[in-house]
Order: sequence, then structure tokens, then C-alpha cells
Amino acid sequence: MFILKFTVCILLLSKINSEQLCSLREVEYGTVCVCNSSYCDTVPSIEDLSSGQYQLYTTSESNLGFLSTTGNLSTNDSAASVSVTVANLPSTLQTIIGFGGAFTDSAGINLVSLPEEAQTKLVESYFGEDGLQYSLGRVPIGGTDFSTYGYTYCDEEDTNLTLACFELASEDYNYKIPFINQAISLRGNGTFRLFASVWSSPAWTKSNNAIEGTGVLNSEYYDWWARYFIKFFEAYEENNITFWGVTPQNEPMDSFLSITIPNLLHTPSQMKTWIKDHLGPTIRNSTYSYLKIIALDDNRYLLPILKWFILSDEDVLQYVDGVGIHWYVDLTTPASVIEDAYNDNKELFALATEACNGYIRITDIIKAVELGSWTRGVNYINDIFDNLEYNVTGWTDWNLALNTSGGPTFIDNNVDSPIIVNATAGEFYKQPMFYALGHFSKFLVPDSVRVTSEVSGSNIRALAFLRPDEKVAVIIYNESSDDVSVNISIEGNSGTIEVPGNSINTFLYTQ
Ligand SMILES: *[C@@H]1O[C@H](CO)[C@@H](O)[C@H](O)[C@H]1NC(C)=O
Ligand SMILES: *[C@@H]1O[C@H](CO)[C@@H](O)[C@H](O)[C@H]1NC(C)=O
Ligand SMILES: *[C@@H]1O[C@H](CO)[C@@H](O)[C@H](O)[C@H]1NC(C)=O
Ligand SMILES: *[C@@H]1O[C@H](CO)[C@@H](O)[C@H](O)[C@H]1NC(C)=O
Ligand SMILES: *[C@@H]1O[C@H](CO)[C@@H](O)[C@H](O)[C@H]1NC(C)=O
Ligand SMILES: *[C@@H]1O[C@H](CO)[C@@H](O)[C@H](O)[C@H]1NC(C)=O
Ligand SMILES: *[C@@H]1O[C@H](CO)[C@@H](O)[C@H](O)[C@H]1NC(C)=O
Ligand SMILES: *[C@@H]1O[C@H](CO)[C@@H](O)[C@H](O)[C@H]1NC(C)=O
Ligand SMILES: *[C@@H]1O[C@H](CO)[C@@H](O)[C@H](O)[C@H]1NC(C)=O
Ligand SMILES: *[C@@H]1O[C@H](CO)[C@@H](O)[C@H](O)[C@H]1NC(C)=O
Ligand SMILES: *[C@@H]1O[C@H](CO)[C@@H](O)[C@H](O)[C@H]1NC(C)=O
Ligand SMILES: CC(=O)N[C@H]1CO[C@H](CO)[C@@H](O)[C@@H]1O
Repeated sequence: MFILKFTVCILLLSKINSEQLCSLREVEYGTVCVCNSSYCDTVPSIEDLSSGQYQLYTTSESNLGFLSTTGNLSTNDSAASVSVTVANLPSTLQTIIGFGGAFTDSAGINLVSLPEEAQTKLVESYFGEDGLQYSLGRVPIGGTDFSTYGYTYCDEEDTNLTLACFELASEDYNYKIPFINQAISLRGNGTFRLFASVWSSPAWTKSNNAIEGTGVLNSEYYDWWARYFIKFFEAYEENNITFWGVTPQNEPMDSFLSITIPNLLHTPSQMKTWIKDHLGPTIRNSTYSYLKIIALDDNRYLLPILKWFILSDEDVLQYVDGVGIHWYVDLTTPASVIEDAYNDNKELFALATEACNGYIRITDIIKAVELGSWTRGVNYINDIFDNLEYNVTGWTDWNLALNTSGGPTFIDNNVDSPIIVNATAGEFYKQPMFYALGHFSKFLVPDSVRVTSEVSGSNIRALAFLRPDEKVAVIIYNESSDDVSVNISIEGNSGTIEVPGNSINTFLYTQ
């Protein structure tokens, strides 16, 4: 494994870069990059590097966009405080599954509100070769709180339980399927994995006879509900969309707290029954037996419950491939709960399956959308670092795009998104969150493997990966507002790179 050491020294650097990288606009909380029908910024290509050469991508608070520079590391034994040891490749740390976002109705509604050329630029910004190369997508099975009303694919009671009622909604055809198919074709032969999650079963199957609120599935519908999932995969397959994974239920335990959100509550024992007696056997006995079943799909403070009640039961575990984690209560739950939950189940992967900013709103103090906020980009950076340090294999954002007030959402659960669409102006805004997440999605392509790295110096966060193309990618974040110089040393080659204050950087290197 690689051991990389970083030493930070403070330098007074002249202004590192003043070249404008996008159509930058000053807005209420900072800056955004503006895209329209005729212009959108792209990511400079990854170059074929010769041995010893590096390419450095930088995004800073004062200069959004991706700046690419190249340089050389050289053997330099005199840099005594910098040491590198290489041993035991390949690494035993995690292999990346992917990074991406969710194809909600709201994301699609905002997308189609733009002129066609701007729509193309938005989809390319996320999925294109010169965009963020998102490798992961989450697709809601039916409606969510980011829809314009609550619905399922079988709202009328299915009296004979044959699922003859099952029908995709106009939302699937107008806002999801075309968007997903564009993403698939942009990814070309690059890895692109889709996983599906459901919010609520039909009102008539639930104890509270409503799509919203705290209701459980009436027990006579468990088998029917599992067959409903298969119907969904069949219907999407007819539209050329195949899935890689599925979660048994979005936030199965958090609907205690969110009474207005469309949801289906599972107590730990119901969750167990649902996976081991219904969803698990139904999927494994179907033509979709290959689907990864990603348990939990809820906030990480619930991981101990998952461990005690579910992962301890071999009958459930046989169906589970991984665990999905949401970020909403991370401030009060240390990331170490991830490690605790995995002590006995290292063969399972952990994947961050939902996150967004702006979910806590205080009128005029904290807003759903804080346009241009670097702090919200930093929230993404720190949470992704926390997860990756605990062997999590990827990270999934929530809505791919929202409007300027963080909607539409029929229950007024407005939040923020890396891309905000202004339909009136026919333009969209790439926020700092877009670039923050972009450094991970763009450079940590699927099957990159984390390698051991060491950081010396305060306030800097860095992690290193070996990509399938054999390049080493080191992601470096300096949270101080001053420019710094960082010594990087890999396999006896070392050198110094300049990192602006408040910046996220990716260093690519060919040995
Ligand atoms: C689109 O953005 C570019 C770059 O900022 C600008 O030059 C152009 O005028 C814009 N086009 C429209 C129609 O707003
Ligand atoms: C680095 O080394 C290569 C040859 O290996 C050379 O072509 C290049 O000019 C050097 N400098 C930079 C900044 O890449
Ligand atoms: C950083 O590297 C340079 C050149 O390799 C060296 O002169 C300097 O002492 C190093 N600084 C630290 C703090 O290690
Ligand atoms: C079940 O009911 C639907 C209408 O709700 C009907 O179309 C279908 O033929 C029925 N199937 C059986 C097997 O009775
Ligand atoms: C697809 O794979 C081929 C062969 O591996 C490669 O040359 C090509 O660039 C790839 N295309 C895309 C869009 O990734
Ligand atoms: C699915 O693929 C077929 C065959 O390539 C094509 O005719 C059809 O239009 C595609 N459907 C969608 C929804 O893209
Ligand atoms: C699997 O499906 C077949 C028919 O498709 C059925 O006969 C069998 O009982 C099913 N097995 C389980 C475990 O559900
Ligand atoms: C990550 O995985 C490695 C290899 O299984 C293990 O040694 C290490 O303790 C894990 N780290 C955390 C923080 O879980
Ligand atoms: C954004 O969506 C909300 C619904 O959540 C709606 O009330 C609002 O008018 C929309 N704003 C714009 C600018 O379209
Ligand atoms: C959206 O565009 C309109 C028309 O150009 C403009 O008046 C408005 O301020 C824009 N909204 C935001 C949040 O930038
Ligand atoms: C190598 O080390 C010397 C002495 O510290 C330093 O002057 C020089 O800049 C270093 N070269 C590189 C490429 O780091
Ligand atoms: C994150 C990081 O390296 N922090 C450093 C950023 O730069 C300042 C000084 O310019 C250092 O004090 C921090 O240690």
C-alpha cells in the first residue's frame, strides 16, 4: 500500500490564479457559475501524464470552476520531513462504487423548464466526459416529497391482488426516463449504476390509509408489495433502464419524525420480516436476482439498531449486500458508528445514499437555498471525507436540480441543490456544492481503491486513491483562508504544490 505524507508549510504566495474559469456571478451568499443555452463551463481533460508528471485541479472559494495545471515531481531526498513508503499493493481499503445524485420528479421538472440547449448542458455538466462523470444515480419508485402531489403506481385498490393496476406515472415518462436515458448514453461505456428506493406504498395498503405520515404496511400486503418492486423493474426495463441495486425502503425508521413526508414506517422487526421473508426471496427468485440489496437507507444514528436487529440475523444477512446511510443527523452522531456497525460484517459495503443542505430552515436566518454558499460546499467536502475515512464506498446527493426557492415540493420541504434552475432567465447556477462533490465524482472513478496516506500539518484533509488507469489521485482540502504550499511525496518522488486558501484540489500522478 502507498503511504503518502503531506507536510504543510505556510508560504506567502502571489495570487495563485486570476484566470476566470466559468461565467462567474456574485450572488447573495457567494458566487455561482452561470450556464445558459450557449455557454457552460466544463472540466479540462485529464492528460496523458508521463512518468513523474502530475496534473493538479483546483477549485477555490474565490475562483469557482476547475483550474488545471501540470508539473513534475522529482526525486529529492533532501525533503527530509516528507516520507513515502510503498508496500503491499493492492490496498485492502475500500473500492469505490460511485458518486452521484437522485432523479426526483422535481429535478426533472426543473430540467424541462429550461430551453433545450440549456437542458443538454445541464445533463452534460453531471454525466458528460467533460462534466463530473457521475457514476451513480438514485431513482425513486413513484413519488416523493420532491413531487407535485403524493402518488404510487397503484393508487386504486387492487382487489384481486394481481397488480393489474400497476402503471408508471406521467412523471416517469416526462421527468425521469428521458433524463436517465440521456445520462446513460453520456456515460457511454463508463460505469453507471442506478439504484431504486421507494417512499410509500399505496394508502389502501397502510395502517393510516394515507401516503404521508406514520403508517405501516398491513401484513396481508407484504407479498404484494414485493411483487410491486418487480413490476417497477420490468416497467423501467421496457424503457431501456436496468438497475444495479435497490433499497428496501427510504428512511424506514425516520417517518416517526417526519409526519408530513410520504413514507412507510418499518419497525426493526418489520424491516427484518420485509427483507428475509418477502423482498429478499422475491428478488433473488426473479430475473433481477443480481440486484444489490442495500439495507437501512436511513440516518447513521440508526446503524446500531441495524447491527443488533438485522445484521446479527443470518436469515436476513443472506439477502443483504450493503448498507445505505443518510447524513441528516451526522452532527450529533460520530462517523465511528459506521466502523462499529461493521466490525462483524466487513463483507458488506457501506454507501452514502442521501444528503442535502438546507433541510433545517429558520425563516430569514437559514434558507432552503443559499445561493453561492461556499460553506455548503464545505459541508459536502467534510461529510464525504468522513465517510471515505470510514471505508464508505461512495456518496449520493439528493435532488440533481431544484428551483430558486428549493422546490417544487408539495409538502414545502424545500432544500438546496448543487444546481439551481432559474427558468425565467433560461439559465442555471452551479453552486460550490457542485464543484465540491465534483472533485470526488470526477476523479474517484468506480473501482478506484483507497490507499493509505498520512497528513502532517494542521487543518488540511487529504485522501489518496489508486485509479484503474494506474494514476494516483490525492484529494486535498485546505480549510484555512490563506494560500499554502503542500509537499507531496509518492514513492520517493516529492515536490511542492501550491494550494489556495479555502480550496478543494485533486492531484493526479503517474508513477
Ligand atoms: C449566455 O452566457 C454567456 C456567457 O456568460 C453570455 O455571453 C451570453 O450572452 C449568454 N446568453 C444569453 C442568451 O443569456
Ligand atoms: C515535466 O517533464 C516533462 C518531461 O517528462 C516535460 O515535458 C515538462 O515540460 C515538464 N514540466 C511540466 C510543467 O510539465
Ligand atoms: C517542502 O519541500 C521542499 C522542497 O522539496 C523542502 O525544501 C522543504 O523543506 C519542505 N518543507 C517541509 C515543511 O517539509
Ligand atoms: C383483477 O382485477 C383487474 C381489474 O381490477 C382485472 O383487469 C383482472 O382481469 C383481474 N384478474 C383476475 C385474475 O381476476
Ligand atoms: C469506450 O471504450 C473504448 C475501448 O475501451 C474507448 O476507446 C472509448 O473511449 C470508450 N468510450 C467512452 C465514451 O468512454
Ligand atoms: C429503447 O431501445 C429501443 C431499441 O434501441 C428503442 O427503439 C426505444 O426507443 C428505446 N426506448 C426509450 C424509452 O429510450
Ligand atoms: C420461485 O419462483 C418459482 C416460479 O417462478 C416458484 O415456483 C417458486 O416457488 C419460487 N421460490 C421461492 C422461494 O419463492
Ligand atoms: C477500513 O478497512 C480496513 C480493511 O478492512 C480496516 O483495517 C480498517 O480498520 C477500516 N477502517 C475503518 C475506519 O473502519
Ligand atoms: C419553486 O417551487 C415551489 C414549490 O415548492 C413553488 O412554490 C415556487 O413557485 C417555485 N419557484 C419558482 C421560481 O419556480
Ligand atoms: C432569475 O432570473 C430573473 C430574470 O432574469 C431575475 O430577475 C431573478 O433575479 C433571477 N433569480 C435569481 C435567484 O437569480
Ligand atoms: C529539492 O530540494 C532542494 C533542497 O531543499 C530544493 O531547493 C529544491 O527546490 C527541491 N526540488 C524539488 C523539485 O522539490
Ligand atoms: C488546511 C490547511 O492546510 N490548512 C492550512 C491552510 O493554510 C494555512 C496557512 O496558510 C495553514 O495555517 C493551515 O494549516
